[in-house]
Amino acid sequence: MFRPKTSKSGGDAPRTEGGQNGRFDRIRELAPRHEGQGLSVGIVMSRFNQTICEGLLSACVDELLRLGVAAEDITLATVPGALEIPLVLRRMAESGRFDALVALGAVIRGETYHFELVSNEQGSGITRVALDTGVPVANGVLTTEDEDQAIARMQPKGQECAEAAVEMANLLKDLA
Ligand code: INI
Repeated sequence: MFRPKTSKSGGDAPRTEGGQNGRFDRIRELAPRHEGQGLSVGIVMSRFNQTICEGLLSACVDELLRLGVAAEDITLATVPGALEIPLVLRRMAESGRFDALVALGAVIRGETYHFELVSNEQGSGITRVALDTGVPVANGVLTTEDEDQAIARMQPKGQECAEAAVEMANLLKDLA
């Protein structure tokens, strides 16, 4: 269902660009909604580079709870490495039990080609799950040069994924 803009910034008024008689006066914008109440969220976390992954998880769950997702509505599955994430995401998506999914992992550049392979394959696999199933997936698999970079990014990335998951779940409901 299309609704007028209702975000804190937008109020109920249709969006206006360029003043009273702007060319976008009559469009309706689907405002981003970050209310997590009633949403069911599945998380798939890799255990490779586990300290980083646990940091991602902690930030993500904290933010989901802050947005109103109930702890009982969050399901966590862990897998050995980032390459295993897409299959479990797909199974969760196909179960019909989740409004949104989150993938968490860390691929840290080593000396070998494996970095490129794992980075590229997990990325396209995760994207494919969302497109094939219609269930939104927030990709929180960090791909970094070194561990320090991963440590610096884990908190903001976990939080960003929670917000993206809730926003996308609400947007798809609004478009249903
Ligand atoms: N998995 C990761 O999640 N991160 C990595 O950095 C990584 N490296 O560097 O190899 C990694 N490899 C394991 C891979 O994801 C699979 O678990 C493994 O190939 C078994 O399928």
